[in-house]
Amino acid sequence: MNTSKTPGSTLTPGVTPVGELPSNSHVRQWLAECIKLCHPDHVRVLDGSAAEKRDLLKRAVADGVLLRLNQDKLPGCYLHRSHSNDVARTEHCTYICTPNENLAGPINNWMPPKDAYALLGGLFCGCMRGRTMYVVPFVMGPLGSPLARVGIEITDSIYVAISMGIMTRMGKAAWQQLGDGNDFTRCLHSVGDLDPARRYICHFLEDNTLWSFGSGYGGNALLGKKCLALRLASYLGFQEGWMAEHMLLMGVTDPHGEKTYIAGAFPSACGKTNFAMLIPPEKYRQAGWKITTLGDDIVWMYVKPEDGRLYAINPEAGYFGVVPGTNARTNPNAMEMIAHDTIYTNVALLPDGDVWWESKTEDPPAECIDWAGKPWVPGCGRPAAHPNSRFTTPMTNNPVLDPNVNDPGGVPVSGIVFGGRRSKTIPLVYQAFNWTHGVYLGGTLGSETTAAATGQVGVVRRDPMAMLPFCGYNINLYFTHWIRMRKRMRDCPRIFHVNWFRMEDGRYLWPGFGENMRVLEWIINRCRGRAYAAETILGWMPRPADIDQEGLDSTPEQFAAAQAIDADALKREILTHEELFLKLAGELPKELIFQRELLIARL
Ligand code: GTP
Ligand code: SPV
Ligand code: MN
Repeated sequence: MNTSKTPGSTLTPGVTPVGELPSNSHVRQWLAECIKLCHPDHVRVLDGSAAEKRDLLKRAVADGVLLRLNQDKLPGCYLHRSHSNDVARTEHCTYICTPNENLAGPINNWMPPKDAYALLGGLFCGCMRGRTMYVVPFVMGPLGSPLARVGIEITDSIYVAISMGIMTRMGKAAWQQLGDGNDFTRCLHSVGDLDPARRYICHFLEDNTLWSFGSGYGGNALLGKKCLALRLASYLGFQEGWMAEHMLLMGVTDPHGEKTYIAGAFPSACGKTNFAMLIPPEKYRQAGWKITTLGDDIVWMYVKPEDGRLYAINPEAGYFGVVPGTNARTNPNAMEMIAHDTIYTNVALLPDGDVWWESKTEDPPAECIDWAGKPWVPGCGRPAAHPNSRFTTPMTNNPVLDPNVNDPGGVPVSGIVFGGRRSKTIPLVYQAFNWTHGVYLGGTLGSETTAAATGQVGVVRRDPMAMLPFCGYNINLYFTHWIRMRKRMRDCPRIFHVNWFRMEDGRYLWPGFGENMRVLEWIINRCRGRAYAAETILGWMPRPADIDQEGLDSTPEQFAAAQAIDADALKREILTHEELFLKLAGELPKELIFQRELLIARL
């Protein structure tokens, strides 16, 4: 292999990296620059081995970064408490740095690269004094996949280093894939002093470079995830003719023994992980339905020339999932998955070293230590776990992991599902008339904001394709790219819209979770040309008889209410599309304008 054990002398005098560094001169030169800038006391190059992981965990515990949980109940599990100002993505601190502002487009924050390098260069200067710099090589995507990309993250957070080991194919495999090449994403990260006023997540599209300062939180700090696999990758996909999307990826085996792959874009904390791991109701399992997971957050999709179909891979190797709401009733697969070798962030700690969060059990514990480390008792007026508390777990923990998850070529996608969190107006399920109409449905997707990002929770905002915070370039070009992808395909996925979250009198009209299988059955059958649909204003919809409701707790009236279309409410909804369209000021692809006109004409 292309490594040498005596790299130290070529780097900054005084710091000899521990671990094996490849002879790759691009890597060495960049690392030397980062050492010179950040002045770490120690440098450690990670190899991704099991022994290394054990050692990192030991150190993190010794440093108080991780707390060892009850190993009888939760073998290999640890708790991390983050700073109370650093618990979610900070979209207002996230920048696209391109020479031309127009490439960042109307919905991204923009900074000229020169200014960003100067500003962040000042912050990074000497920021790792007294600290260890971890050099974390990683691959996004199945090894050997033509889509797979190499990144190297330099970080002063041991929590980030360990998490990257779970979330990516981390270690020697990355050096192997990179060889002597220069095609890797340069990811520089420091937690700094966690001052929110000096927090920046910068994406240098032209330089294949990410600089993140001042946060240790997942989406801000695990730079392979949202920063590389979505923001940078979406721009690469635009240039190279493929797609990077905020989507889950699942396999659905039906009673015929046929397998159909579905991708789904729901905004942050709107149900991707849960849908991707769905356990069908008993009756469906008996009949032979089975769900397997490929991914829960990000897919990369390309058109295979051989058959002209859209194929998808999951670039990640782990799940960074929402904890609250997860329990033995809603997601038993996830409960099994996070019972070992998992890092919990910002959940509550029980006296016996177990963990707890809201809704984990019906009755709260008599006492615990809350996510911030303070004593907690029921009724004290604070949540025990942070609403955006998370688990970090390797995908191999998933009891229903799809056997094709490491297939370098990916799996063919037959359906794309868009979904938002909408307590009003939006029906349970409908299907787009065609691809362009589907792009309109995705493009105007609305959802109530959640705790996954800082800011107000529960307000409806437009979140095109669930990519509002993750589209790394001009959203108008992104829409155009979606529309043009159709021309590359001989046969295209069917597109659907779902809403599990419609409410009446403060209660969900649809039971959700495993029962979503009933909607999924219709979706699969539509993709395979086996189910009926009625034409409506919004698109194709199942009649009540087209969705199996036998054994459902909810009533036919509730189903009707979940599917109801109220023309007046829809008119108001269409007016709110305006809010988005005005921001896109004149550059919106004409296809979307025509779709809007057609929708209005149908009303
Ligand atoms: P990110 O990791 O932020 O991208 O989130 P996600 O889209 O993967 O969402 P996730 O599956 O983690 O669900 C977020 C929250 O919604 C959790 O509290 C779930 O329990 C809840 N949830 C998921 N699916 C359903 C559903 O079908 N019905 C209801 N009522 N709640 C759901
Ligand atoms: C999201 O917010 O969509 C997440 C969590 O998946 S994070 O990785 O922090 O962005
Ligand atoms: Mn997400």
